[in-house]
Amino acid sequence: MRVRPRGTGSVAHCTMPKALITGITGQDGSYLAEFLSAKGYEIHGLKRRSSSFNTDRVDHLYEDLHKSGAKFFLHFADLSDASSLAWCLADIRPDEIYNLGAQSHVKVSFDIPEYTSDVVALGTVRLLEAIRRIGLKCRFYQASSSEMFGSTLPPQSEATRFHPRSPYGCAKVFAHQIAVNYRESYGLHASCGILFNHESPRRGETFVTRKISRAVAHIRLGLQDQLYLGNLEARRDWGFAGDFVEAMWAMLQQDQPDDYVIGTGEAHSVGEFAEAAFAHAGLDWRKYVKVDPRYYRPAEVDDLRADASKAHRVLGWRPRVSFPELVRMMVDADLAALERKLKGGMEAVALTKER
Ligand code: NAP
Ligand code: G4F
Repeated sequence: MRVRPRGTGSVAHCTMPKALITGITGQDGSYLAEFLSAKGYEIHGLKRRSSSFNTDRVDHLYEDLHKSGAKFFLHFADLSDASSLAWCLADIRPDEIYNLGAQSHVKVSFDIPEYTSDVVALGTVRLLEAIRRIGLKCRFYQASSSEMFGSTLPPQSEATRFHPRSPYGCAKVFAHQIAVNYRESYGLHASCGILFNHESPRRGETFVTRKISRAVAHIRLGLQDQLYLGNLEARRDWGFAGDFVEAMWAMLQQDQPDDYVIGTGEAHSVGEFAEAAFAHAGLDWRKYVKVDPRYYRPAEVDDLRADASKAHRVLGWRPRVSFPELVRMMVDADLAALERKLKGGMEAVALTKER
């Protein structure tokens, strides 16, 4: 990747640079935290109060860094709570802020549009306003989304018109535009990554790729016999989340803030993902996948495929993991996790019997 040494007007790093990540407990937050910690950053993450554990994806990092004496901190805050954000920023004074926190499920955004807009759209303004009012000299990354392109035809680039098709997509357009506005109005070093779908074994269980890889594992091990999905025709440009977080960081290392499309440039349908995932486990997907209209959306995004040539040219960023490798990685991880769980369960049964 091409990363220029920071020039005039950049954040001076005499000591370990500090990064603040909203959404650190999510898929991307966890990969980004790993990536930045390997680069020697002091990492601060915002976590929400939850009645159950919500730090599974970063617990390993916390443990490792704790032992090595590195700096990793989690703070309670919420994107719907401006004062918590302002306090954290004033206290931590990060050099780089990565705004990844979101109600990120498109279908759910039709059920809770007001909450989704509050967190995704207003949450971004709250963060930007806190930066401005505190007078923080930092660089800002906004997690924009290919969902903003909605119904415009592929391939989509930075120049493509937005036509969002969901409350989530609309809220992301607002968040994107307000980040651009703070860049133009106040000279904030704010960059937006318009990321196409990216997946991993840490993907939330209700997104379609993970729903499929988990179902394949359950069916393969005899614990499930059907998988119900919605629209099998929708096409997505699926990449690996671990590759994509590197682009986030690269954007903030440029002298000038800008917006970049990040994706693989290759699209597949949901049906093709399912076919490949089942085939990897030696199964014929047509025997197991059924369509349930309950998973249809009021408006669908039919076809997303990135034109990431600007990111290739300026950032030197390219994805490393291919589509077949991603499918295999996710299915293998879910099979291994389920096998471990079953083995653990058997051992627990054996122990119970011994007593
Ligand atoms: P994710 O796994 O759903 O993680 C979302 C994170 O946001 C979680 O840490 C979640 O906390 C946190 N969050 C939710 N509501 C919050 C609130 N009110 N205040 C503070 N934090 C809150 O999403 P992801 O896949 O990592 O995506 C990261 C970002 O990129 C999101 O903004 C998403 O919209 C955007 N994006 C994702 C993709 C993709 O394909 N993955 C593509 C384009 C853009 P909990 O863990 O407590 O739920
Ligand atoms: O996996 P999905 O839920 O992801 P979607 O809607 O593309 O959104 C993801 O990517 C966006 C980037 O474009 C992010 F901004 C967003 O935060 C999120 O990470 O659905 C993918 C496709 C859709 O067309 C959906 O209709 O799969 C189709 N699908 C078919 N059956 C299903 C299902 N989606 C889900 N979640 N569950 C199904 O059973």
